[in-house]
Amino acid sequence: MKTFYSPVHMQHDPELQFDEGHFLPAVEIPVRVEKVRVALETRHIGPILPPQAFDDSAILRVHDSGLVRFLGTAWNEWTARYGSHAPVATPSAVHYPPEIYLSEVESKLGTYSSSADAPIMSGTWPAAREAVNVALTAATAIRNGETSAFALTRPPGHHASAAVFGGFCYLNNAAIAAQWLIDAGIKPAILDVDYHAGNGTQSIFYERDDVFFCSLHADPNFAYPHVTGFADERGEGDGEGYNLNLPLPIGTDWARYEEALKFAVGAVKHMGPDVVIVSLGLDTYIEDPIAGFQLKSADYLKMGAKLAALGKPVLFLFEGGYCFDALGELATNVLEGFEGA
Ligand code: OKP
Ligand code: ZN
Repeated sequence: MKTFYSPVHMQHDPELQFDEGHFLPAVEIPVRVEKVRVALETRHIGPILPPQAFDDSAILRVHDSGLVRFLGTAWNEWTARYGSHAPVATPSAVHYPPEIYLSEVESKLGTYSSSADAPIMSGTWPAAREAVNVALTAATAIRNGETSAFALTRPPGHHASAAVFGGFCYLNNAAIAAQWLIDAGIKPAILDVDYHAGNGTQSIFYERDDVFFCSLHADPNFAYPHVTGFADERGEGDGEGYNLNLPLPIGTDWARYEEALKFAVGAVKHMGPDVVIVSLGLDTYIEDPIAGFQLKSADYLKMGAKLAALGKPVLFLFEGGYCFDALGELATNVLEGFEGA
């Protein structure tokens, strides 16, 4: 299986991330993807290839142009106000009412962000923008006949909606790849196996019948993004029946997960996509520091094999996963399990 990767992701290297009222050491950091890259090489999963450059048009098919423009200029706007030694621009946890006007850049941070955990620094836009190139290059490989490909993207994307970034995510790599495939005449479905509900992806396709979105994740009553990802969210208008959430209890282990995954695979197959984009979060792992499922390393081999039962070309696209020392093994297990099935 071909992997697509670019070192530009390393330019987004936050030290701190705001979580539950505190600034904590950041977990969405470069080592995540570097651990996976090294494991792919060590276990000879296949070639690791650089992305091609794509223009912004595929991004603007999914995202609000104001958000895209702001992400591209936010760091300059921030340093123009606070100086080049200013700390990263972090969206406030407080969304100020309009009468409390701090500055243009702070107002836009409030407008375009959903949570305070997605800091913007000098390398954030280059990294997020390059992740789209990685995702679209992998989508191109699938369009050209590959039966699988791995987009080793970072930062992740599935919490980013059309006009709002947050949850460590800036641009929605999976949604942009899905839209690009549609525009190439290929029908995608998206299966999101990250521990957290893919609320951004869900919202982008919620009223549409051209992308079936299915997400397995922790019960939002107890896990981020808290307000969405419930089982009764099934799509609206044309999109009714094209959104399937399978929330699972905290503590879910492989036995329980496997049942839900089997159901999800059946549901995706039933929709008859040409290609399945798997939003591959590895934070379902038992030792993940910010999550609460109990999957073990060998379970990811089984996960890969189950995904092969889709019987369709699969574009794996990296999302979350924060147990740095395990990520290489977990990712390669999924891909080996898929290829060996
Ligand atoms: C990204 B991905 C705010 C908590 C923020 C964000 C978790 C984002 C996970 N109180 N936590 O889906 O792995
Ligand atoms: Zn996650």
